[in-house]
Amino acid sequence: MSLFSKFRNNLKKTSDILSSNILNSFQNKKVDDQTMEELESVLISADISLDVVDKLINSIRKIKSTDENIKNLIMETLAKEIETILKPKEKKLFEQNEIENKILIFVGVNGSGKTTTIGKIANQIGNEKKILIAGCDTFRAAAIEQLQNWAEKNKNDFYSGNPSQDPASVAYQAAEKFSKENYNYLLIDTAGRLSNNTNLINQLVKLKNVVNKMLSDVIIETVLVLDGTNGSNMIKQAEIFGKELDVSSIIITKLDGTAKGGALISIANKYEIPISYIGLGEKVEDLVDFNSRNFSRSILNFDN
Ligand SMILES: Nc1nc2c(ncn2[C@@H]2O[C@H](COP(=O)(O)OP(=O)(O)O)[C@@H](O)[C@H]2O)c(=O)[nH]1
Ligand SMILES: [Mg+2]
Repeated sequence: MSLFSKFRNNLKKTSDILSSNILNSFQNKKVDDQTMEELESVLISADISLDVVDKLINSIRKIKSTDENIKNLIMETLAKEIETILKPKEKKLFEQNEIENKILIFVGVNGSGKTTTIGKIANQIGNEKKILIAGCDTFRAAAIEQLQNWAEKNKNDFYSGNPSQDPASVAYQAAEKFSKENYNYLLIDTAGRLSNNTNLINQLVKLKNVVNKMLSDVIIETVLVLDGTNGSNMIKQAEIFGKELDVSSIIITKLDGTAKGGALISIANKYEIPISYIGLGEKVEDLVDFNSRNFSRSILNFDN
């Protein structure tokens, strides 16, 4: 299956709603106030934020045509406009021929897909690189086990401390092992729930500082994993995590399971932070590089 087909098939929940409703808005084949109102509510229903909707509507208003081809023109204009918003946010988390070693710290609320995403990314990095996976979600034994299963499947080394050991101290020990034993990548899984958000963020800041202090010359990426089924609520999480943790990359998971995929555009429009991957399913191959062209065309079911 081509990558475009994968985007197309797995973003179907969003595109089913968007494409047919957009086309329905243009039954009378005219760009007038009524169709613009209808279009606006269709775009909002896919969790595209108002500022982005305004941008899109403004670009559609410029279309003068009333001919048969207008529906195609509308889709093409929307696809281009969305691609323009998304394009600057494309950024890979690692390159296949990268020579620098890297530490990736994955953060995000419980259930957002951190552990699964780490397994998928380790698989993509591949066995030519030496990868250490560290389980710092020490509050739940099941979380450690889930991560360890991924590590075993991928044949990656795995490090976890003792049950309920302080997460920052596990990260410290893992960073030490990473450095001494010359690993290329250290992937750190973290907890997503504590008694409250402030405690969680403080703990993550501590974990990051400890690693940073020990290995100040190694690149550290903080990767925020967001659950795409949360739609526009992702913005709140991006705010909470982004502010204190200097997030360098966003991954949006579960876009196969939601009709609110438009929220990705809202995030891209609002934040400078790049988007490295999107999750399109539970299987190991279902994490794909974020691609603005594939995404914009797939959610509109448009591929001319
Ligand atoms: N459909 C779908 N499910 C996903 C995706 N990513 C993760 N999941 C599922 O979401 C659930 C929570 O994932 P997990 O990695 O445990 O989240 P964590 O609490 O952040 O570590 C699991 O059942 C995963 O299989 C995705 O892209 N699509
Ligand atoms: Mg987890």
